[in-house]
Amino acid sequence: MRKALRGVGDQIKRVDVVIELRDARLPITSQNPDLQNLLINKPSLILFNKSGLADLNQIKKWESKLKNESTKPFLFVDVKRRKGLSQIIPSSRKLMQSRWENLRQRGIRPPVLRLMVIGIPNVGKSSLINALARRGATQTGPKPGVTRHQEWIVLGQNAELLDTPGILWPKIQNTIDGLNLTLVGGIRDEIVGVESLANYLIQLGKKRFPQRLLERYTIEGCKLQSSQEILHQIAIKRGFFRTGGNVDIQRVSEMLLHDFREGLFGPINLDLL
Ligand SMILES: Nc1nc2c(ncn2[C@@H]2O[C@H](COP(=O)(O)OP(=O)(O)O)[C@@H](O)[C@H]2O)c(=O)[nH]1
Ligand SMILES: [Mg+2]
Repeated sequence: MRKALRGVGDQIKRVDVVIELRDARLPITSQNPDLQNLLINKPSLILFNKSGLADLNQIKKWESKLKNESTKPFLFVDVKRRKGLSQIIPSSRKLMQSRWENLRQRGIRPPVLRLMVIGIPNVGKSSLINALARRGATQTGPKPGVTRHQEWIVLGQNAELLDTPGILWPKIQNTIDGLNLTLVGGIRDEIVGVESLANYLIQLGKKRFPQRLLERYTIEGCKLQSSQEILHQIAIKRGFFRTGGNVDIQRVSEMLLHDFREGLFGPINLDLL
């Protein structure tokens, strides 16, 4: 962990502004708290991505809470739906305004704004880099003084982006955080196991979106059944059987996780306010 963070620390030194990507459904849990130590005195912008999968009421609550508490700028975005992308470079540049003010006063043109993206796995780092690259006149190429493996993507608007994101490991403070992080793909499914994760998802669904579960899989009386029984029922409805005739719990579990990740149960926040 410490080694990984050190690598990220070297990347951070090469940019003006760090774009910290988190999952809008897990505004707190999808960060790595150790990152903040590396960001002391470093301008950074938090992007809460996949906001299309998050609950709008929750987003509003988080927005007002963060506005009250935080000195850090943030945006809720959705890279897939291309929401909020146009604000990223102007918001980042604003963070350099005071630092570059004396250059401007001396009549010196501000330098190229250098950015990087950082975050836990699956939060949308590569998607964001691709989306930003597509917006500007994309040119990539090694520059003098830059390691051959790392390149700057020219974004237009006098800004450049490091093409390699910084990868952070999620910090698991308790079981629920671990399960939620796995649901959003920040931790590999194999660690919890697909079946256990699907059971957790159903327990969550019974509390948070019972009607959607009932309707999507045309099951009955979801409240009265255990999550295991519900998995069985869905497998039977879908005709998921193994050779020999037993229900295929692995397959039904994978389907449920896929459906959740595609947002088919509606917008659902996991860190709740
Ligand atoms: N719904 C939704 N999915 C997204 C969004 N951004 C990325 N994804 C998906 O999340 C998954 C992980 O994205 P990726 O860019 O590979 O994440 P990385 O591991 O941080 O580089 C992919 O399936 C993306 O299509 C978004 O804003 N909304
Ligand atoms: Mg990636």
